[in-house]
Amino acid sequence: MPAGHDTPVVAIVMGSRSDWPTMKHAADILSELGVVHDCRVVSAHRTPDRMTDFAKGAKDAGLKVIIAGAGGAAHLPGMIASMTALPVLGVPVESAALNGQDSLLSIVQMPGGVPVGTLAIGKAGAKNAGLLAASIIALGDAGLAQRLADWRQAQTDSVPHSVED
Ligand code: RP5
Repeated sequence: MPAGHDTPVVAIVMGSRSDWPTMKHAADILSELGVVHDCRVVSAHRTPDRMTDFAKGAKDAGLKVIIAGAGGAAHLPGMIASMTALPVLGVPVESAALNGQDSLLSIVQMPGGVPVGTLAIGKAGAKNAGLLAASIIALGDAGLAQRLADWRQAQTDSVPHSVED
């Protein structure tokens, strides 16, 4: 199917529905910036065929960036990166047992040759994954580049000079 105006250019995938409270922060920033995206649950361990179909079909589906979040034995971002040359941004979800340090190390320690751009654990990582995905898409979209610049300026303007402001 040829890519159209409303075709998602960013996919947010996560290993479990339980990752959504974290990954929602990536979706929120993309919505705010007007980046067409979709969100889906794809588990490296529980739905390996779904993961493979998604990763191998991502480019032909019109996607340009993939944000993948997972927790614990967080193999999803790396496995997706092994099956597509699209940029993959990995978000370590904060786990109950090890506070997301397991997720972080699972995602960040990729072998040379199969890159995953790994963000911080949790909400900040998801938000920054959304911003980074928008920055990548903005390289070829002047309107988005302006919206992103405006967003960054508004953030700067919102920082008070003193604790009494
Ligand atoms: C991972 O296992 C998911 O990404 C999630 O962070 C974690 C726990 O999943 P649930 O047991 O909550 O479904 O695959």
